[in-house]
Amino acid sequence: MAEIVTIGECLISLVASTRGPLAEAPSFIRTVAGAEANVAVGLARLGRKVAYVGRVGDDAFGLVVLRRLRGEGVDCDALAVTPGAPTGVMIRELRDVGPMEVIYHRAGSAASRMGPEVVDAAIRTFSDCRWLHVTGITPAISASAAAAVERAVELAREADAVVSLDLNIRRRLWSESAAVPVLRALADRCRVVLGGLDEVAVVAGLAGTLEEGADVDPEAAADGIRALGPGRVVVKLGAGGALERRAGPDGLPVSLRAPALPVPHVVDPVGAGDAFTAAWIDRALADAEPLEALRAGNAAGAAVVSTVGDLTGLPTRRELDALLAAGSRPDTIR
Ligand code: KDG
Repeated sequence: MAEIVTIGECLISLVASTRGPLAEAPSFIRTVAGAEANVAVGLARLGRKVAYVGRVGDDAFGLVVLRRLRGEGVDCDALAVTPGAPTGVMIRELRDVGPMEVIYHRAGSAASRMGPEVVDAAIRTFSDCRWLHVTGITPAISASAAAAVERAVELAREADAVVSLDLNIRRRLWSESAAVPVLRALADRCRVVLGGLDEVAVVAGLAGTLEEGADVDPEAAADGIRALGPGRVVVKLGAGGALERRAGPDGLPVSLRAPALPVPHVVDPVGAGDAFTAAWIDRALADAEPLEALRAGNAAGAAVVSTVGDLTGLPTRRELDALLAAGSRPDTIR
């Protein structure tokens, strides 16, 4: 039985094979992605039993997704094929600097058509799990997918599982003003919230846009989320490492901060946040010290930004341990 469950849209991600603007990309590498699937694979590589709930289309890309997730050891019993609906696709550029341009082909996708029934069909999976991880992406793809996430949270809470939410605001799917009330209501029912500083600040109500949010004090932003209910808030700060804000023994808020693992050359930053989340959840499930969890998350993120694609660099347990022991020195031969 899976100890961790996640629900979302697993997509085919076509990543430009050369750097530069999307309009100039001559060819693409076919990869598998989707924030929740990235977390599921990250956890499976660390040896965790993890189940993925969702829908793929009855097409070749759906087959690719199923083969990839199964091959990684993710329990796909609740990842069903929907006849007559396509598997979602995203196409993105590869860039060293600046925001990355993305084209989504996911309107009407199999996953966007899922509703609470997918969760009810997997009820045993939920009642046996210790942890449910959701993100802000799935509620953005359709009203029925948002209802599926709601139902998953409800069942996980009934089973007394920890619910974690990665805010993952995607402005190609919805605006900040549409996202904030939904994510605040979701955060209210989670024990853990993770996000980039810009996202945490926006959802906390300390900034109106993600750009403004990037300049907010991380502790103030995290406290804004803690005020909604979650006991642990993790702010991912990229090259600045990561910070956790939680209540100390006397009930007053305390901060723990771990520096990032230096990465000499960032090859592809997409998926680093999910890698962080997977390694962090793995350590949290093991009741590790909060600093150890942050360090593991940072190291997993560093491993992913050093390779192209969301899944490629996700470390195994042995790789993560080696990375933590050796740092990011590329001159170590094992
Ligand atoms: O966090 C990485 C994800 O953003 C990527 O895999 C695709 O889920 C995705 C999305 O909707 O952007």
